[in-house]
Amino acid sequence: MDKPELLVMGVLPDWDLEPMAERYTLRLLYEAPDPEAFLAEHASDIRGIVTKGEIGASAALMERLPRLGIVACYGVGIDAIDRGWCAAHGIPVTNTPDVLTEDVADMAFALLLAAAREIPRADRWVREGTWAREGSMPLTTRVWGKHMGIVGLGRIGQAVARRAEGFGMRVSYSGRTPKPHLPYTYHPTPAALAPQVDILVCCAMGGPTTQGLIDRAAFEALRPGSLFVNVSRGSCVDEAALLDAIRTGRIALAGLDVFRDEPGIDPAFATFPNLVLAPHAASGTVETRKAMGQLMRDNVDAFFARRPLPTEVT
Ligand code: 8YV
Repeated sequence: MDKPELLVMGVLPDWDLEPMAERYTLRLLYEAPDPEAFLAEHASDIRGIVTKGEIGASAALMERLPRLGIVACYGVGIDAIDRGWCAAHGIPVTNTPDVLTEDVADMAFALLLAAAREIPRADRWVREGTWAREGSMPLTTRVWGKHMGIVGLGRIGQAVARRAEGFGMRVSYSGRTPKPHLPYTYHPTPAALAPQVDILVCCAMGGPTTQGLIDRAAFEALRPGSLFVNVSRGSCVDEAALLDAIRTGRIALAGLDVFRDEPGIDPAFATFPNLVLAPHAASGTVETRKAMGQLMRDNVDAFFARRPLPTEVT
């Protein structure tokens, strides 16, 4: 029997591609020199899309796939997948929740500590011999014991909050609804949360409902010298307002893993020494990526075996 054909939108590790290739014919769109010609050749046979948080699947693409049965995302954020189109056409969408939560929360703290304690500079200070020539490096900024504000207290936001508790921090948050079972203080909007806290961390999910959620009003409400971290989506932030807050010193230090136009970034970000930048790498550990790949493959296998999907987005 012919193997079902899957359209693979972005690069995946061999430890996922190899087992998938045993059961499916993989059509690697990202390797096609002429994606248009590639789609024209294969579209009519594609039964599933395997995609990533940052790539997604558009209605225009899916319209071209008459035999499409499933969209499986290697990532938790499905904001780049046209779910309305999928729902209207009865196409299930799966993602990889939970398995990446703790790594993304680790990255929020890694960026926070790297920015506040100026780890990139410290590393250069030693490597470049500045230590021996000039002595100790300038003093940095304390992290523990501060007041952290979390925008979006979902799974990842709560994992960040648990870490904050370990750092002796007070935690407040904003989100669509209060979570009274959690011991943190609720504010209805980022603009209401911002002036209360020392550190603002964006953990909101992406998509139309959170577009520009941390807006100019929120950035202007921060106290001068605040810290900012984003491990969710660049789209959740008004980037022009973020850059202005950095220029004016309202944000003294920041750690950013995501950007509006990634992998391209506004070149202004790279001009500020008080920022630590990462290439959308928060879930990028071997352990978590293996777990994400396994879960994504479990979903695809379940679909073709007509079993319940382990993590269908509902
Ligand atoms: C990416 C993510 O999917 O889970 C998400 O929503 O954005 C990430 O984990 C990851 O970079 C894999 O491409």
